[in-house]
Amino acid sequence: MKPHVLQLNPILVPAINDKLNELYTVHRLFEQQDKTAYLAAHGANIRGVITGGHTGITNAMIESLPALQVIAVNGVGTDAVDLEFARSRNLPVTATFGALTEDVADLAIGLILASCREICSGNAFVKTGNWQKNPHPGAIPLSRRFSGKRVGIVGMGKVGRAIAQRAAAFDCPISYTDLRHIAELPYNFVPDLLQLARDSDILVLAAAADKAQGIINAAVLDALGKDGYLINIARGKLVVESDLVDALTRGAIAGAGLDVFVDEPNVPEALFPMDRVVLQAHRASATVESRTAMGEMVLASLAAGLAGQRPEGSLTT
Ligand code: 8YV
Repeated sequence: MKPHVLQLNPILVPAINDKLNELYTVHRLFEQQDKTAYLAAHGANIRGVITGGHTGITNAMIESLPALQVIAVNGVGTDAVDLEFARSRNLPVTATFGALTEDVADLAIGLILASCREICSGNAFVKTGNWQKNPHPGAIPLSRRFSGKRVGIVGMGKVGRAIAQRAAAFDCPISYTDLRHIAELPYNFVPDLLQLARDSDILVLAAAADKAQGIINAAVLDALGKDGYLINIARGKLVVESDLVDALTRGAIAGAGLDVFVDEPNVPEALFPMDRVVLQAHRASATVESRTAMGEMVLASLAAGLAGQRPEGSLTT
């Protein structure tokens, strides 16, 4: 009999779904109308869970799955899983570290360019026929240069480093903050976030959100200043979203490129008309390449966990 696995988020790569269906009885909770009733009916059989980085799993759901042997996070953020709780139950939790680094860093650079150069409003200007109606070059305002701007990175893990490498190719001086100075990196370590914001034209959030909720507040945004841009490809909850909306509204910062939000898919509507604000629907890892590599890591974690082995890279066991 195939082991039963509970899947909390869709996987968008057909080959990964085919493999999951071949190896397991997959319970796709996101397809169920009455999730509570479904879990009550099937929870006792579930031996593996697949979830997304921002979805995670609640302790209550873990408790409702008495046969659970492994939680495979199809993402790198584990802030929505209580790792201490999982550890106390000797439950392996894995993430897909390394599989999505390049794509997340690429999108960060894309958001920097799109917000500084106002690519999306330029695109709309052409496609809506407004250029023809108003061909005067002054019909759209001048934008801002990216090359050479001072980039500050919050969180110098794999993704932060990949962003730094790319920004350095644009001749940007790089500074960063993290829990510690990382001696092997050729960038300027600034322990204080406010100071980093003061020293940056573009502040990029690439930190894990486990212990950093709300670190980007009005004071940090004021320090970034009226010509500064905020880029977030990490987690919405790193930012006090009302402070960000307020800073953009009063011109305390110039613009923002945001892939993540506090309460997805709900995004503050005040951001919609702002030309220097570029928004994405949590898409940084959403490429065929990343999602295939992530899916393969999930498959490997399930296989090991269900065989009673420690999955490679388990964060808890
Ligand atoms: C994904 C993410 O959107 O890696 C993460 O932590 O949030 C994203 O890459 C998500 O996990 C896809 O399931």
